[in-house]
Amino acid sequence: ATQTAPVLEPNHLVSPYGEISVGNENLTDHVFKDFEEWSDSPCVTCGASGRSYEYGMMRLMIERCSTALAGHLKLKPGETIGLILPNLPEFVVLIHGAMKAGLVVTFANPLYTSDEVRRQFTDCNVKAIATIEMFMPVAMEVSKSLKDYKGTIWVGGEDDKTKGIHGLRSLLMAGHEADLPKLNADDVCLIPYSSGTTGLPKGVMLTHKNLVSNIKQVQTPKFMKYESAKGKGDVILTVPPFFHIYGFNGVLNYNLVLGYHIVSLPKFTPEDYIKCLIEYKPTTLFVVPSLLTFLATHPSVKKEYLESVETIMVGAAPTTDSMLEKFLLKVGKTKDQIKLLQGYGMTESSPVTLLTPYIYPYDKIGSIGQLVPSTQARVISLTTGDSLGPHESGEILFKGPQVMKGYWNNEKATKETVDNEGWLHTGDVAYYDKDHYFYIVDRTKELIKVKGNQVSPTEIENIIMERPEVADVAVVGMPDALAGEVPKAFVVLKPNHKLTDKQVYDIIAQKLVKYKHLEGGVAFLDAIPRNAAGKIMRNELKLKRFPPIRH
Ligand code: 4UV
Repeated sequence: ATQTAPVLEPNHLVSPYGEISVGNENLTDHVFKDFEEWSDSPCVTCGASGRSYEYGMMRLMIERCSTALAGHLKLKPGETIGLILPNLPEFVVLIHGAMKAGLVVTFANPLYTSDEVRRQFTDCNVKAIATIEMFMPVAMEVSKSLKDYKGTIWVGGEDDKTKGIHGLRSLLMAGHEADLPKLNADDVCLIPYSSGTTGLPKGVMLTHKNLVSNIKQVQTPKFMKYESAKGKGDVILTVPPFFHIYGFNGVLNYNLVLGYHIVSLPKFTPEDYIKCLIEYKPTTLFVVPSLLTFLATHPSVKKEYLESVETIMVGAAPTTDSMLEKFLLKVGKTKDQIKLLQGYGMTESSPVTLLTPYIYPYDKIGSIGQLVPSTQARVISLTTGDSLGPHESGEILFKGPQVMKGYWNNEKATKETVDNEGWLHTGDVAYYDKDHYFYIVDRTKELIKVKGNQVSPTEIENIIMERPEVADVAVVGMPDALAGEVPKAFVVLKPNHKLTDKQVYDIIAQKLVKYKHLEGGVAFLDAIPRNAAGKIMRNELKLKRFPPIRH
């Protein structure tokens, strides 16, 4: 049976699942609050190398890491550490070690170019970087631009005092001492980057309270098998990166609280993923839609590899009903035999606001779920701003303890995104049905999502605009069967100037991480369609039909 939310004012919805207690815990202590109950159980395993730590060991390493960061690197509470790390067990040591020491963490996609990392790390005043050998050149390059830089932590490497490099192992072994600060739940502990509804990626200030609240909101019995399976040794296989809010809070922290065994891959390859399915027999998979497509349609994924799976969670970008059905066909189970859950989240909301309950009616299969506890929503008309009723589409707004403190150093963007009453304006178009299940139908914000990764059109546009040949440019997301969307550039050249589509493609390919490349192509126009206020009319561009692009 479904529960329908009570309504506060007309068309102002509150969660049907009540309230959570918003306490004063800090994130790390909350995440490891019961670890002694499963101290000897596996905590995080690297699915590629097999390297693994148990909960007790993980907790010890986190404590050692905290004291080393404070006592040896002399990082002070409130200072920021930047992680350039893929999904490795040591990611957990560093992020929670830093948070325990009162530091603020920012993380970057390790495949970012040094330009991309530099922009982020200088913006939030990073004082130390942690990375692995593969990304050390980027870390060293970026560190030159950082003020009062205190040192680089090399995961898997040795000390090199001349270069200010500290091997993680020697930091943990040395037994450094330091008085760790008393943490305040309202302190900012994480600054992930998100482009929000417009413009360049901005630092999203998340507090301990934001992140802990969201874990509690999702861990309501209705949403997952929470209490019943706590500490029972469930195995999670996950690919969503720990350096994105879905992978970090929605997967990693959420499952650590429950004592589950988290198996993750630093890099997705079909072979490694299948190897993990066979070897670890996961009970729960966390995926993005492109990975669901892989599982549902790839011939090398056999039904028997998925036999252990009881729950699969899809989020971070739109998926289709038909892909969900294809997945069920692949595993040969009904929706009640294998729990097929969807979640909707946003970096700015720590991230989850909507989730399908553990058990829900079959006819809600395309829904991204219901409001998690302590969360309110309104769907407002794109033209009048009025709150809309069931089955009417408009922008969805949320309010709750998981909503960010604001954008770092950017009051203007904060005011545009979280209004005076505390409503987070998402830039997503949604509707709800009579049972208060929500459906996402469109996006009004500029954001492009490539395999669940954020791509800011402004970032690409700014780089193309630097070229002397270019008079104007607009980038939009074009539909793509596997990636969901891919960026496409529309370029206006100055009179008597030349640039080929291949050249434009290469400008971006040299400067930005692969998923931001112009796989949707490049088209040349006489003018970019803009409205009276000068805003690019992106929908018009998306609908334009052009001859195929030659490369
Ligand atoms: O800021 P961000 O990159 O954040 C995310 C977070 C996603 C999730 C999803 C389920 C979880 O359980 C979880 O822990 C984290 O993606 O991008 C936010 C934008 O991505 C789109 C939408 O446009 C958001 O504003 N998006 C996210 N989830 C969905 C989605 C979804 N289920 N369906 C459609 N679009």
